[in-house]
Parts: sequence; C-alpha cells; structure tokens
Amino acid sequence: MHSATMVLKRPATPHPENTNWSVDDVEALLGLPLMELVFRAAEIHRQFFDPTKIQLSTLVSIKTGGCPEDCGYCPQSVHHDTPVADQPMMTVDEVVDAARQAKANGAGRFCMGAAWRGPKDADLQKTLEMVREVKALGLETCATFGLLREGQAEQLKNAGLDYYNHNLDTAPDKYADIIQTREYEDRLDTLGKVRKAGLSVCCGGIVGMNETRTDRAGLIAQLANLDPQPESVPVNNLVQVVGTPLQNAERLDWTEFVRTIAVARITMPASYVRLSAGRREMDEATQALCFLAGANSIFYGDKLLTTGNPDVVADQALMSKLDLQAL
Ligand code: SAM
Ligand code: DTB
Ligand code: SF4
Repeated sequence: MHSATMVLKRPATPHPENTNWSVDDVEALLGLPLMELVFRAAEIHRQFFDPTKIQLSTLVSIKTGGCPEDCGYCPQSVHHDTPVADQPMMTVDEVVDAARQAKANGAGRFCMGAAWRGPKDADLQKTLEMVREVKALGLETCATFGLLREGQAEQLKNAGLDYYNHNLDTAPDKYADIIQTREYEDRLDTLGKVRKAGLSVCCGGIVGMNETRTDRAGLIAQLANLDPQPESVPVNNLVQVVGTPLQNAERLDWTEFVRTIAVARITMPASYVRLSAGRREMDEATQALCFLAGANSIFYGDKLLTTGNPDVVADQALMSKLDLQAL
C-alpha cells in the first residue's frame, strides 16, 4: 500500500448517521465561513474514506431522447425543442462494447441511462440482458430508467444490478416549478422500491436551477433524511441546454457549488459524493476544492448522457496532478 495512504486514512470513528436534519440546520452549514466549512467537511471525509481515492462511473445513454416527461432541465424531453432527437434503444452488443471501453479506461462502474418516464416491461427485459453482460465484465452496474413499477426493481437486482440512480433533483417545495408530469412522492416511492429490492441507492440532485440557498438546503435535507442514506449522491451543476426552459438560469457561483458539496459530505458522511454534471464547465482548481470538500466520485468518460464531460485524458492528467487514484 502507498505509505501516504496509510498515514492519511484514519479509522472510521463510530458516527451514527443523523437522518433527522432540519432545513434550518442544513442552511446554517451552508452559511458557515467557507474555509471553516471546507475544513470540517475534509475532516469528516477522512474519518470515513481514504481521501486519495475516487470512484469512477462511466455513463452511457442506452435510449436517448423522446421522453414524455417535462423536466425543465432536460434536453431529452419531447416538451422542449432541443438538438436531441428521439433515437432507438442501443443493442446489447453496443452497450457491452461501451462497457468494455469504460473498463479499459479505468472505470469501476458502468451506468446505463434511459429517457423514459419508466421502463415498459418489454424494454426492461432487454436491459436485463445488458445488466447481466456488463456485470460479467467485472464492472459494477448502475441503471437510471425512471419510475419503477412493482417487481421491476427485483428483476434488475436478479440480473446483477448493483445500483439504481433516481434523483430527487430539487427541494420538495421547488419541484412543481421544474416538473409537472410527476410528483415528488412518485420519486420517493421508486426509491422505496429500490431499497426494498436490496439495490444500492444512488440519489442526488441538480443545483443552478434558479433555486435559493434555502432550496438547496431543502434538497440536501431530503437526501440526508433518507433512511438509510443513499450510498451514492450525485451533485449535478445544471448543464444549460438550448431549448430547455432553464437554458438561461442564473449560474451558481463556484463557491456556492463547493459549499453544496461540503454540506453533502458533512450530512452524509458515509456516502460517495459525486461531483457530477457541469464538470466540463468547471476549472481544475474548483474541482480540486470540491475533492478537498469531500467529493470522492466523478462521471468519467467523454460524454454524460447527451452533453459533454471532460475528456478521459484530461481527467487522467487531473487525477495525476492531485495524486488521486481510481478505486
Ligand atoms: N429518465 C430517468 C429519470 O429522469 O430518472 C433517467 C435519466 S435522467 C436524464 C437522470 C438525471 O439526469 C436526472 O434526474 C437529472 O438529475 C440529470 N440531468 C438531466 N438533465 C440534466 C442537465 N441538463 N444538467 C444536469 N443534470 C441533468
Ligand atoms: C446524474 O445524477 N447525473 C447523470 C446521471 N445521474 C444519469 C446525468 C447527467 C445528465 C446531464 C445532461 C445530459 O448529458 O443529457
Ligand atoms: Fe425524461 Fe429523465 Fe429527462 Fe426527465 S430527466 S425528461 S424523465 S430523461
């Protein structure tokens, strides 16, 4: 083992996860002096994780565009006139080739996304084959297919799925401003089904959607009060796409993004906090501060679902500069 690793990693101290965060408590954390906040988050990070390691997830969009939902941030909705066209579902072979490439690049997890409100049974059957084959390559598997009906989470679990990604996206009070075709409760219901099936939960949200700091606190409180807390928490900075209702949203200052990461780390100490969408628009120093503030996971690969992500070579160079090693 790398000697610095042994020095840096302190044993995990017993720290019962608090799943009773009030929005006020979370907002107070967000308002701490920035250096104090980052320091506290970095301390907690070290109690639970080796801060020299990051988890790498590669995304592939197995079904792009034509989604009936109206999420205001999303380029894949039929409700918005964006450059993303409705495309057929990828074949199993195409998905397995993408997974092989992801593994060769050093990813540990492969996440399959689909622009669905939820999977139709016939479509789900095709995805089960993808999950089985990707799992057989020795990668962790993750899927994000939208709302699930009774029994679907169990089928995914039996096929070898490790994680299901289903984001709460924003605060409960803000949800109806962003999405009209479903309710917060629908999301919580699917998260319950995912847990019940024994899948690990990947659940986070998006910032930079004209929300207030109180809204950000509301989102984090919701995530942190899931019991048990999600194993993986993607924090996305909105990627503004032409044609979506949020294309001109006010951009979040980088310090506020770092605060959000730090507070996710403090409130969900044992979760992987993923510095997610929006990283291509972020300079390296800001990303480094996010890692210091407790982010320990990224989307890794030249593309997210329909938008860009930093190139693999650029991320490898960044990890090397920051002495971060892939898990
Ligand atoms: N259709 C499924 C659903 O909504 O659950 C799965 C795919 S959907 C694209 C997955 C997640 O991508 C959303 O919950 C949202 O958090 C994120 N997302 C979509 N568009 C985004 C954007 N423009 N910027 C940042 N994150 C985005
Ligand atoms: C998540 O929280 N972010 C990812 C993944 N889970 C599915 C998706 C980001 C999508 C960004 C916009 C796009 O590429 O279409
Ligand atoms: Fe559809 Fe998911 Fe995009 Fe919403 S976020 S429009 S459900 S693909």
